[in-house]
Amino acid sequence: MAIREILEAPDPRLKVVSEPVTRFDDELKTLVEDMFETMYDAPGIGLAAIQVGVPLRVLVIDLQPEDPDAEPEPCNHDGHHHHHQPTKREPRVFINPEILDPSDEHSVYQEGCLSVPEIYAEVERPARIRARWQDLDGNTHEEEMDGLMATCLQHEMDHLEGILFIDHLSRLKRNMALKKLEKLRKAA
Ligand code: GNR
Ligand code: NI
Repeated sequence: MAIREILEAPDPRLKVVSEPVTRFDDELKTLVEDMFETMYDAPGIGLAAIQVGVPLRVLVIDLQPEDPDAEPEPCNHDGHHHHHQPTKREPRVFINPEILDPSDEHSVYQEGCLSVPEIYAEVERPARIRARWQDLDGNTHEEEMDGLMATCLQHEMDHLEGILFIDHLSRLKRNMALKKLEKLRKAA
C-alpha cells in the first residue's frame, strides 16, 4: 500500500476523460488500495483515480473518513478499560460507474475537492440517483442513492469526465477560486 500524490488544479491531467476498466486484475486491486490509503490520509470522503494521475474509471468513497491517527476515546463501562476503534470505516469501490434516473428534484451541498484544496462552494445536483457500477471482481451492482452519497458519487463521476466542482460555478466565482488557490500555493 502506498499514499500517492494528489494532483491539484490547474493540472491539465485533471481534465482528461478517464477510460473504462477492462482488466479486473491485481494492478487494479493495488490501485484501489492505494486510493483508499491516499483518501484516508488526506482526509477526504471520495477519490477518483485521475486525482492520483491514473485515467481509469475507478472511484472510492467512504462517507465516514475519521482520522485513523486520531487518539481513541478511552471507555469505561463494565469496569474494563478498553478503546473504541477510532474509525467506523465504510469503504466502497465503484468501477465503470453510471448514473441512471437522476431526480428532477435538486439539492445543494457545500462541496470541496482534494484537487482544489481549501476552496468550498455550494453546488446544485440531482438529489437522488440510481447508480450502476462494477466491483473489483467485475460483478455489476445497482442501488438508489440520496443525500451526501448521491452528491459525492456525482462529484466523483464528474472527475471521470475531467470536470471539477468549480466548473459548476459562474466564471467569476471559478476565477476567484483559482486565484485564491494560486495565492495559497504561493504562500505555502
Ligand atoms: O472530501 C471531499 N468532500 C466532499 C464534500 C462535498 C462534496 C464532495 C466531496 S468529495 C471530496 C473529495 C474529493 O475531492 N473527491 O473527488
Ligand atoms: Ni474531487
